[in-house]
Amino acid sequence: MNSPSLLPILRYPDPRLHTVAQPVKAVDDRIRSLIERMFETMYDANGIGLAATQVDVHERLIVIDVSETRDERLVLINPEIEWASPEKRKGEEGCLSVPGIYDGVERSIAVRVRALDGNGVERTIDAQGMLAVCIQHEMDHLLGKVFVEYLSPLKRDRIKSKLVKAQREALRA
Ligand code: GNR
Ligand code: NI
Repeated sequence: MNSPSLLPILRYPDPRLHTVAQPVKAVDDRIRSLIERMFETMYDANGIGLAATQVDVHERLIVIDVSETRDERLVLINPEIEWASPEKRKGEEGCLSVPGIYDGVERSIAVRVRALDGNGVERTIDAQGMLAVCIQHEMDHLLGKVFVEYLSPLKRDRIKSKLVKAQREALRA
């Protein structure tokens, strides 16, 4: 049911989604608790990733689980792209902040990322496939970028109107 520790997810076109996140200063109890609540929120929403930006916390923190079994947690704190393959591929993306909208985005097919894990230990992750896509999508969130910004202005405006209308109707219901 509705767990009290679920965090509300900001929805496009909320301007707070365009906030640039600041580095996490210390992996302390506050961050560990936030990580738990972000995983709970992500699993509840059936997402494969969630950036702190989406829950209105503007610090460089991402949670990911791209496994079928929903039991392979990955935490990226202060992530930096060390390398991105020049080879790109266009794939269908969705976003918990842009519900019901799916469209193609070009991403590097592989990335190497350096980040702290949930224990504050530095790790290097070599990703490809869905994980590589997800990491790039989440790192964009930390820079205040939502995937619809890769689409044409026409598509973006249509998506914006559709979501504004849906949220208006949800409020009236
Ligand atoms: O759950 C999600 N699925 C997804 C599918 C294709 C490309 C990226 C994603 S990430 C998204 C969750 C989300 O919005 N993370 O920010
Ligand atoms: Ni997203």
